[in-house]
Amino acid sequence: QQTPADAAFHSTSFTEADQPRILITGGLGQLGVGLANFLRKRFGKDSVILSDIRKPPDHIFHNGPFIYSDILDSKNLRETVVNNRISWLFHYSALLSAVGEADVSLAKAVNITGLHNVLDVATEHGLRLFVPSTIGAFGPTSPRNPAPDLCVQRPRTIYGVSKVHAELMGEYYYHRYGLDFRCLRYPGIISADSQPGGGTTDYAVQIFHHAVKSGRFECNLKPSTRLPMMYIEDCLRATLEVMEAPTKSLSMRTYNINAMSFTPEELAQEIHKHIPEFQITYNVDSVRQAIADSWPMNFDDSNARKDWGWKHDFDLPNLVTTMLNFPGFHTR
Ligand code: AKB
Repeated sequence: QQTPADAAFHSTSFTEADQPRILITGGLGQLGVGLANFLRKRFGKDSVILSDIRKPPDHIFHNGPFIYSDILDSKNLRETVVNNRISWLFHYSALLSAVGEADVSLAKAVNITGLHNVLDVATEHGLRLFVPSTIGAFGPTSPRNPAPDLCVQRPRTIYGVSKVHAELMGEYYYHRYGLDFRCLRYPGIISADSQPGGGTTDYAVQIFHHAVKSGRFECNLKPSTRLPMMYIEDCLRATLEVMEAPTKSLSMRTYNINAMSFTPEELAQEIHKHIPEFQITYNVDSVRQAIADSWPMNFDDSNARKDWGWKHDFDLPNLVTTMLNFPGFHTR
């Protein structure tokens, strides 16, 4: 016979089992804080733990649980997962494309060895694991306009190589050990209140800050360099949607997602509509340009749209209006 206490216990444990306990690694990069805020609105503040090896600024520390966690230390990672009863892990630690070329050995450690630790811990403890991949996982021999989900992937950056490795290892662990691995290939992500660190698409974030502060921007890519891009709100929503998608709806484990595709010249023209005196000049960085020239100009995300209903909200005009009107972005 079930007593009221038993019933209360079972109803509590049912709710808890339903509710993921979430860990975000690399939490102080461009996307971690935004993702934590987004997931906390959905699952509650204390269900989402942000982690990094750096000390967080006060406002992030006071916004919800934050812990030190080093993905290169698998014992530390395991303790974090066990002690906090983690069930979903979002693995954001990575060196991006341009900084990766500047420090290949650190990129190998973080992007490859770190991933191995994460895969093992996630498998041991039955976690659902999200790992972001990127347009950078394609290379000069891939179809570039558009790049489909399945095609030749021979990237020429350590970042791209490590992301192809992550896609393949995650899918291998899924087939071999049943790890619930889910992966999206992100375009360049544009956000107002966080800065990217060392990528090739960074210009598309910096341009807004310079446009409102000084009315000028020196771009490190050629005016005609076309790359797929997405506003952060779409990116975070896509990430949660693929994590919540019923297993049976996923015909694969790594999906392209896209929203828009533009060149620096087209972005500048759109900003110009809001800030008529805005001027862009070009001073091409050869490393970043070579990387961008090897990446897709357009991304085919039809499988994500078909399988789990992906749909972007932000196109180029909406992106520019939203960025320039973001609280804290002061017009001159
Ligand atoms: C980079 O530019 O390296 C990243 C990316 C597109 O993955 N923003």
